[in-house]
Amino acid sequence: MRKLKIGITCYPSIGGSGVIATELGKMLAEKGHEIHFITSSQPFRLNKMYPSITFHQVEVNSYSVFQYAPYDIALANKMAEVIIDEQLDVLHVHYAMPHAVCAILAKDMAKSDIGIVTTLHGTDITVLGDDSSLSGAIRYGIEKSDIVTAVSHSLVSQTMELIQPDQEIETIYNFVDEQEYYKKDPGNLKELLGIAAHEKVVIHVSNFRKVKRVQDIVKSFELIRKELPAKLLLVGDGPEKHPVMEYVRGTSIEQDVLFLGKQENLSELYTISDLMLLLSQKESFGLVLLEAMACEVPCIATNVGGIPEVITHGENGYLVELGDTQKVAEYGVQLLQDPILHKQMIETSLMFIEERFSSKKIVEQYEAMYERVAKK
Ligand code: GMT
Repeated sequence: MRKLKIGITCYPSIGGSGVIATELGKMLAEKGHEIHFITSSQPFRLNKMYPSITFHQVEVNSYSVFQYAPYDIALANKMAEVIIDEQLDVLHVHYAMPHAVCAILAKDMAKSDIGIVTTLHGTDITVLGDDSSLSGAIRYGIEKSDIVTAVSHSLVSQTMELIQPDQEIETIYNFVDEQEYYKKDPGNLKELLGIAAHEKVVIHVSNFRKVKRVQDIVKSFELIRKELPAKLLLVGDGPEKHPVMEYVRGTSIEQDVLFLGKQENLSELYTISDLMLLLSQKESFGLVLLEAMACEVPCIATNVGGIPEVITHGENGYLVELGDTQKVAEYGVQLLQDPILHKQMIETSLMFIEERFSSKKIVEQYEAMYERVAKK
């Protein structure tokens, strides 16, 4: 396979789409491709020197005449510069809004025949696609891209339904970085967090948006806690954190819920965990489920969006209907009290990751796709 010059744009801060874009760039670079990140700040997982990765920062200036600083135009301008200066073969943008439209504009500005690939991640369709002030631009970005991918079949269907683009959309699943996510030696982390050795650990990781239904996590944990000694780790930050803290205050589980805020070394936290909960209302994939499973933590998640493509009920985890906290607790207690079942779920989870979501397989799918659209 020939070595390509690939531009990547994503939201560089914490979030699944930024994680996938950055990990993909790192793995492509390891395979000999030249990678150019075009983002507003250094992607957070790009935390060391990689010789074949360059970071091009989008600078957005604010002038008094602007009511809003024009990030989208500055991004398109930077993309056009990098397309020309670095002779890019492919520009791969993650998250449709506004990246796909910026890429199309940049291609035109650079008078280039560069291949444009757009990957849809979830809320760019399921939330923004429902907003009439944006849906036309999302459709335009999708239709003008050379190839569009989505992270699950469910997201493909939802895009077709909501946006109705005249464009084919392919599924390329997310993957897990096996070099980062595996069961590590936790040292005395459990003790440092004030968790007794005999206590089970339940974990939830999200951006604490309404769609994540963090209250359902706490309610499920309340029921689990009635049956066995346990702690709940709530990892992440966002608008729902305060209401959830208020809910927990004064309840019998107040001492058992640990709000850890945003954390980068998630694999260490997964390593001390026995159960992962993701009870979202919308979820195109649920990358945190893969990350938890790779660290040998079985998952219970809602039967929504792309989650059933990641979890097969009763095999590598359990699926519950939205809001059914009773069922979450039932499955949770079962898993936490039955070491044989717990081990079986972990073994199946690791097998599923290897078969469907290994970084090697997924990166190869992206490479094959780049080859189809790269400048000849
Ligand atoms: O979950 C979020 O709100 C963040 C969002 C993002 O853009 O990072 O996540 C979406 O993309 C992830 C990576 O493909 C998926 O694993 C998440 O399921 C998806 N979130 C939603 O669909 C709500």
